Amino acid sequence: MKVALLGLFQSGKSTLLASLCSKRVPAVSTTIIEEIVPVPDERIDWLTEQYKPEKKTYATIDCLDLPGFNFTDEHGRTVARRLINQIRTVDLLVLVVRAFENPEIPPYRNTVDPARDLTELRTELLLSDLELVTTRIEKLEKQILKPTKTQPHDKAELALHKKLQETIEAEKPISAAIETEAEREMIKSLGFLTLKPIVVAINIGENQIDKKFDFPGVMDCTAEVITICAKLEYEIAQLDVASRKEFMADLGLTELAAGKFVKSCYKTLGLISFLTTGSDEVRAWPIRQGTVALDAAGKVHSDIKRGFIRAETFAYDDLKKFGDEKALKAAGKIRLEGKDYIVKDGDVINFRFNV
Ligand SMILES: Nc1nc2c(ncn2[C@@H]2O[C@H](COP(=O)(O)OP(=O)(O)OP(=O)(O)O)[C@@H](O)[C@H]2O)c(=O)[nH]1
Ligand SMILES: [Mg+2]
Repeated sequence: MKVALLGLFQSGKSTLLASLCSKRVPAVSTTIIEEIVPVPDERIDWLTEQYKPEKKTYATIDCLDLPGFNFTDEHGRTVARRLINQIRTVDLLVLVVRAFENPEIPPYRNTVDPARDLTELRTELLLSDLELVTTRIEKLEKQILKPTKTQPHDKAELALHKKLQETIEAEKPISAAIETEAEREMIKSLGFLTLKPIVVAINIGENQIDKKFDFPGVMDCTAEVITICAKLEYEIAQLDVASRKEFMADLGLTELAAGKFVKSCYKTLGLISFLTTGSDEVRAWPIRQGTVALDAAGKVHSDIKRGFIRAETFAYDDLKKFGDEKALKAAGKIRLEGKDYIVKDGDVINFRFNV
């Protein structure tokens, strides 16, 4: 599962990513950088205290950090367009928008204006999808003239693309036009950007923590808007655990915004975690919502899937309530699930298998 962080230049994308994976912020980069970001999970922390494993492993998501866009000149637009075409296979877009004031960092078009920046980004995504639709229409219009086996399918696809073209010309995202699973399937491989889920991250200054941002009419209501102070989050992420706790307590924080942000991306991607425990490792495994036990077993190891017998399962919340596995067993809270069982978020699973 891949997430792309994109935005105008110097909006704080790299600082945000650095705070998510406790890395140093790279100097300005001209290429896309990929980092693996752990998904904070208090369940893993609690299970680690209980089972004292040799290691603990959080679920992760892959994040791409794009060089900042600059639409103020032709060269900038060309570079941005090339970059945008490289992220057509990602699963989620995060638009990072600057709201912080910082006299040392000259703002885009000389003013800090998150609503304008968001409008420019959105327009660019729409334009790049329009280009893709138009090319596809030209190709299909030629193709349907040939009496091939695919002709009926090509005609249906052409009609769909004409509908998409109208939608984008009315400045609406492609997601607004897709009505059925069959339509979605038909255009899946093209990687339309405005079909992807979008999270808007407003990068606020240290003095704007309580400020609310609202963008009526700019983004469709399905996009989640979160505010985060990337610089502050980055500084906190650099501290050792003890100072971090103290610092957060002083600010009255129980959780970092960066952690909440990653969790919300994870959820938007349709991911949940099942958990495994043992003396060697306590681990969270990312799976899509709706995954059955047999496929979950395959995530851990292909042998476990091949020799699957049963999934010995209990809920993390029950374990916390009852204290330990012995008490859970006595209370009849440990279940033996078959291969078609739909795994739930927070299931602690021990796969029984035989190869
Ligand atoms: N005051 C303040 N400065 C910030 C904040 N976030 C980022 N900055 C500063 O803005 C500058 C740009 O931050 P980056 O994270 O490099 O921005 P970027 O979007 O990755 O930049 P490009 O990749 O060049 O487009 C850095 O000097 C940051 O320290 C913030 O919340 N407050
Ligand atoms: Mg950067």
